[in-house]
Amino acid sequence: MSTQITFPDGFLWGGATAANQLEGAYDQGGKGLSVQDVMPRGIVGPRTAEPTPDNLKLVGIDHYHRYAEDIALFAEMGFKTYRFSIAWSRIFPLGDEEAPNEEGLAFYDRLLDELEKHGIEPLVTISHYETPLHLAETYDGWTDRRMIGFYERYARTLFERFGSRVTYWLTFNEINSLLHAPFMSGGINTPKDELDEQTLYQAMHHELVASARATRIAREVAPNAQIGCMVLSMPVYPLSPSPADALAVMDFDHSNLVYGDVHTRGAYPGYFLRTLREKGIELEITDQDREDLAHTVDFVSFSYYMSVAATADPAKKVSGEGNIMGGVPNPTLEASEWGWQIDPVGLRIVLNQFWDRWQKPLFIVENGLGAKDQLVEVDGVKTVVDDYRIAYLNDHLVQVGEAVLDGVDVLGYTTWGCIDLVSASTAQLSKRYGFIYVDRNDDGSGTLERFKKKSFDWYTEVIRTNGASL
Ligand code: BGP
Repeated sequence: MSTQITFPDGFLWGGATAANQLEGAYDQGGKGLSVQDVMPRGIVGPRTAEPTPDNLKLVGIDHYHRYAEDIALFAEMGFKTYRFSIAWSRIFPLGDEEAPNEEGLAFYDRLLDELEKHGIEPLVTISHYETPLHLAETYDGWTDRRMIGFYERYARTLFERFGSRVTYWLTFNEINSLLHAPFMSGGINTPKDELDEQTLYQAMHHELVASARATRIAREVAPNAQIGCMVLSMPVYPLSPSPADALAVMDFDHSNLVYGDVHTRGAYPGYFLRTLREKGIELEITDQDREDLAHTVDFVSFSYYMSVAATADPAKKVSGEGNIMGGVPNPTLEASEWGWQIDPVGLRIVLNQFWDRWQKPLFIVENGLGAKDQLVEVDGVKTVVDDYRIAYLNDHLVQVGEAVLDGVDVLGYTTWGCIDLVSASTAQLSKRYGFIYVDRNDDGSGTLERFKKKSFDWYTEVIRTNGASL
């Protein structure tokens, strides 16, 4: 018999979004262009020279104008926290100018006012795949060391302006995706197939230093701030019980764990230095960099959607659909319509792994099921009967509860895309995650009206009972 699951008092239930995927208003309020404004196909297609009308992110779900209505719906579900990102190019339209754009700052003041009104704790991502386009085109993004200074100025501006109202901050969304999606994640303009590893790893180093620099500045400017890193988590199983496959698992794990290791320990681990040596890469690491990296985070946050398997057998190395990180599909698991393999137990495993390794509080800041929803009428009310989403989230939350029983310190859980928004990988709206349906379609049609899905009531009950209803 399993022990009754109980979530800690004050557990931060909520939802998560990113500016570029829902705000729209891409050229309003003095905002400059970001890399997303020229990515109409997400990571599955090429960038364009300039924004094109088929880019759904330009309008998003018009949250820029409807944030008060949306936050009121989150409050109705009882959200304790709301994770959102600040669009870097609203604050520094080009990215390298001296002074911030007041209109951009004022927008987030208003958004924070709404959250405060409803007693919702903000959780702010400083950089969520939204590098100002000018930085990508002029500096080749994070390949250039000067990016550290631009990011530092941006982060300092946010801490100074919002530090008294925001406790929880995340430095970079999914910082471990840079090597896999250089333009989206790192603002690196050079096409991926023309980039050498030396350049990519140097860009990774610059981001890690910038992240630590943000922590350092927060200690000085916003002493109550809790700073977290954010990684894409992907638990990995050996495809077979052979030691060679177990070693493939270790290598795969290392390629992701290095980011958390640096953020929590303040220096590069030995296995990573070996990888660099064997690849013939010599990173430029200054004494100042080393000093900065020593500023470690308060907590570790992560996204979790799927697990993978690893194999040493080249004949079995087929890559999983929709998975930018590599690994091979696990024959024991089912997958979503986009090939993301569904594995609730993997969430418990990753929570234990991260806790055992880092001994820092953990925050699950993304989890959810992308699905094609059908708007229907039930008792005269338009809704979506998303039992599949409820089942997915319920199963995952039960595993979070199990991890809590295992002794893992979990701060909170924010579902991804708590209101329908534009998908990062496909750049479409038909891959929906929300508790709230938004009437907007892949061809750009729709009224933008909001409708509560069945999962809206389910999540409300989960929060109301602090997880006892699971
Ligand atoms: C994460 C990103 C998010 C989000 C999510 C779901 O990797 O941090 O921005 O979009 O994945 O992915 P998708 O939208 O491609 O389904």
